[in-house]
Amino acid sequence: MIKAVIFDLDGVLVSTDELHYRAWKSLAQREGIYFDREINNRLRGVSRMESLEIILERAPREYSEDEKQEMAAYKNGIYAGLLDTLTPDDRLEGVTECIAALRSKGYKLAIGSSSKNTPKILRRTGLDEEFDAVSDGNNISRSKPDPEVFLTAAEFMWMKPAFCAVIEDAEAGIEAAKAAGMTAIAVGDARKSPLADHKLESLKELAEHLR
Ligand code: B16
Ligand code: MG
Repeated sequence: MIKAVIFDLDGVLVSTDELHYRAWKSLAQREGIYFDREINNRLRGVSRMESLEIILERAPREYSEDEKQEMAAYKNGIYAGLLDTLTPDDRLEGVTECIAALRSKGYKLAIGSSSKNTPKILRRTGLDEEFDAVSDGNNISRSKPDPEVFLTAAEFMWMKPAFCAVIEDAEAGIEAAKAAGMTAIAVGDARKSPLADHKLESLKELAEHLR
């Protein structure tokens, strides 16, 4: 029985996945490294430094630790600037309706995101008052597919993992949800995952189902 829903943020509630793509693309162009949307899909749900390592697989040379820190900071500077343009209109389709419907049915709601920019994204999109708990890149030490971010979200809600469903757009996130002992609902790119318990086109489909 599901009593709580944990939402991934980037690519599930807000279209920040496109902004990550643009910021990484700028860095890749600066460094002359090949980067495309397929590589970008591998960065979904993965921490900033691990994302950089994936991009550097195509680099023609080795980078020092200091250079890597500078590159991650450069990317985040561009990304943070793009986040300043976010408004409540950047919530993905069906998000507002889903949250309202789940709330009225008595579900606890949480965020489970790898992003350290989560507080800013929630504020800019007006979602900062909508959740009972927020577990994000600022309170975890291991990134998805490790289950830490979701187990912490469940703990923050005083909820057993078996009562939680996770909605994710990343294959790494679906793997993390299953490792946490939760129900895994895939949207978008995560529908490729054979581990998903349910697959949805987007939250719009869930909103229609909850009506
Ligand atoms: P930041 P999610 C993840 O968010 C993104 O999908 C991933 O591409 C990004 O690298 C990660 O957050 C860290 O983000 O650089 O803002 O700390 O999908 O887990 O909500
Ligand atoms: Mg995501």
